[in-house]
Amino acid sequence: MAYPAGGTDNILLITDSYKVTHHKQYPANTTVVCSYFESRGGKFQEIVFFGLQYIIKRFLEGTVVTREKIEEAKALYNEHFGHDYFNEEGWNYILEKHEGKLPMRIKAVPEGSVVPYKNVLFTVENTDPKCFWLTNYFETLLVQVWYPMTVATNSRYQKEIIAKYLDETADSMEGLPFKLHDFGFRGSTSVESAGIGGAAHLVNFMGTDTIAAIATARRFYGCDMAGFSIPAAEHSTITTWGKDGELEAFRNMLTKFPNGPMACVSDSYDIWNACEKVWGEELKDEIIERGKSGGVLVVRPDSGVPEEVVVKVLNILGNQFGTTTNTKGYKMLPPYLRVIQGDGICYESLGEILEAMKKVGWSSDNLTFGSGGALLQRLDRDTQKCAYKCSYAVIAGKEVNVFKAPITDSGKKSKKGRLTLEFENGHYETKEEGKGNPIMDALVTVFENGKLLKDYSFDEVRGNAELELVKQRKEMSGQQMEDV
Ligand code: AOY
Repeated sequence: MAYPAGGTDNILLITDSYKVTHHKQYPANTTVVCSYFESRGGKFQEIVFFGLQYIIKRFLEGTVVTREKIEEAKALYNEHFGHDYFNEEGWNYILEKHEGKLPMRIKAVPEGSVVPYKNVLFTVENTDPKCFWLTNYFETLLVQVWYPMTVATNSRYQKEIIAKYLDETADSMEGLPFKLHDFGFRGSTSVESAGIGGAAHLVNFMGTDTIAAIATARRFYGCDMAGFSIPAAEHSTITTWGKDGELEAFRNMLTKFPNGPMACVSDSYDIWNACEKVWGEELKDEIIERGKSGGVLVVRPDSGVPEEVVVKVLNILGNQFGTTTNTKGYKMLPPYLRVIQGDGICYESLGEILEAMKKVGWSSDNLTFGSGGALLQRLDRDTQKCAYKCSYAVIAGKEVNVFKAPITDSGKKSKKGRLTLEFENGHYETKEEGKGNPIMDALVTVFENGKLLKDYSFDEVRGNAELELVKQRKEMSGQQMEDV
């Protein structure tokens, strides 16, 4: 091997090539560079800020510059460029003067905060005038927060839709945290990404099959158990019994998992026959019997047009097992029987399914969603137009407001000067050019000179991101409890 191991754990190598050459490009006597991160717009108007703490703990905290890392980076960059552009002097200075800790400050809005797009979400500045070049060296790494932030945002907008339908058609909101289950591990680009994206989904929900997310929430947000699951079949465990063996495969599921909820994929051959004849006739008594000890069978269709298949499955199961009418006037399957739809679920399809159910009188409480590719992977940095830009500098002792404003795209204008994020009478506003009142700033110093200054718990993050509707309904039921 040409270089010692360590590659992606060497902070000197976690940047874009061109940034290695930028220390030579700033004006002479630059002593401060301040940059900020924002969503410049995009699909969703309100952003859930999440994931910076992961990046800080994983890559920035503590002694991250060592003699060995400098040597490794120097050799790599000299070969990569064929020239000596590497800022060896700058890194040696951090090693010697700052004991390998980054002389940098990050101020960020608390994790889980819900902030309208086009506002500053965090700012970065150097704390040693000799290290002005450091601020934007870390753009590459810090902008990767786009991913957990965008997953958490998209997941929360799906929660909004589900909450609205539960409020209209269900007896209670109680089931909401388990209504969108993460099926996305296999569709993620890496184990690390699945962990990060899966944890971002768990900011809003409690159901996951992405075990990597549990480890990430545990290690970086101190959450002992962030997500839960239940036994469930996949096609292989059903189809290995043969086409004529589906009934026995289903019966085996009922007997091997006699208690609690259990999900069974039922579209291996004929979902209609499976619901009407197999579950609805041959295994009906066993399902009812299992229900007496708390067993819940969750039938999973997995193909076809989702809003058509879900309604038809509910109708067949309703005919076979009977239904009750809840307090909102919508139909419920018996408590031992539910449906999960995990195929084709995304922000757009979820509402159509719930609307189709509502139209024919089915409560949304009968259904859980599973989502994979669209939950963790069908997102990119442009979904919320995430960007990191310099807004302020001190050059030869002079403060300058720094900005870009390309005539070819007014959407790419950047903010100017010292930035604060003010929260006043229920809404956020970014103040530019140092016009804000620092006392009112919602941005909290989370990192300074190698130290993590604020450690958010997953419960805090979840609390910050909670839906208004959920908070209102909780308040209402609390009030009713007091009245009793
Ligand atoms: N899991 C609820 C529990 C999980 C899954 C995971 C890809 C589950 C299925 C289910 O009920 O059906 C990865 C596809 C499905």
